[in-house]
Amino acid sequence: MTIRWYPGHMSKAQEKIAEAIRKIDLIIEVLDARLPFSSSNHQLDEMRRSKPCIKILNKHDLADPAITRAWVSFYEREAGVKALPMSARLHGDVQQLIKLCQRTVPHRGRPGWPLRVMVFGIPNTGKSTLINTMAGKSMAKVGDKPAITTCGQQVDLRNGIVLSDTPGILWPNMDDQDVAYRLATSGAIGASALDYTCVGIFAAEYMMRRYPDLIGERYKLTDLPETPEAVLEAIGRRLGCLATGGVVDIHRAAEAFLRELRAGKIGRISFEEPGKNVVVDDVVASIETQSNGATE
Ligand SMILES: Nc1nc2c(ncn2[C@@H]2O[C@H](COP(=O)(O)OP(=O)(O)O)[C@@H](O)[C@H]2O)c(=O)[nH]1
Ligand SMILES: [Mg+2]
Repeated sequence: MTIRWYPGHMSKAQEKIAEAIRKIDLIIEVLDARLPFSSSNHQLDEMRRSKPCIKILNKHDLADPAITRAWVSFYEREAGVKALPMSARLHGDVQQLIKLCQRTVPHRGRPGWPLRVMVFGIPNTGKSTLINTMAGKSMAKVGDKPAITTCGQQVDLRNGIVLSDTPGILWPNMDDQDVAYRLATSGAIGASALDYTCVGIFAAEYMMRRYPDLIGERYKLTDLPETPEAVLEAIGRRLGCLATGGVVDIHRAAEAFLRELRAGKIGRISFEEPGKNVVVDDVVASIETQSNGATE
């Protein structure tokens, strides 16, 4: 399905984002490298029009490196878009990002002509972490709950760049159930939104299909059970999530398994690949139709 956006139908939040975009030279969109599609907001792509955009694939340290490379190629096919895998916690990675910002908008960044940059993204992708590392000090609260974008201050980074100290908080697209489950698996949306056990079963099923060896290795399971419920139960047993009578407490098992998965304990895992995802295929098809059937 193609999301259509018309100025007349803009919500207050969209209006604020569009206004913020008008005042800057470059958009940094923070995506979660493990799920770049599900952690993006497709309306931002429509609102940005021709404004240059760097999509950072953050939490690269947790994602499958080969799949992240595929995402970089996928995004860089779009005009005006650059993609950079990185970790917002690492100073060296952020320096690379700063250089890319300067290269992307070379006509700005002189005295009187600062390169005005703002960070956008859905909750929990690492926007506050990125702003703090870029600014070299603690400007934004890390790990905070989604909040409304306020009129931010500009921080002079003293390298030609001025950065808005407040990120543009975007909303995830939760219409698609798969997207919602992937976001929940990554920790982007709270446990209250979806049943923890269901999320654990979803994650177990995905891991069985895509990364069976990692699961086998981490939990010393030579033969993986056949159903995701049984896999989660076996994991729960390994992690000592037992109720009275020695039966596995499946809710606690799901919690413990998701905690390990999110912390990267099982390995570097990606939850979606470009082109191999029905939803992504639809988006690609709609992009191609919009550009008058032009094919790559
Ligand atoms: N592993 C890893 N975790 C990160 C990275 N960047 C941010 N985080 C963590 O992700 C969580 C959300 O980060 P935060 O900056 O508050 O996200 P925001 O909601 O987009 O502002 C925090 O626990 C961060 O420590 C990264 O590059 N790698
Ligand atoms: Mg934040």
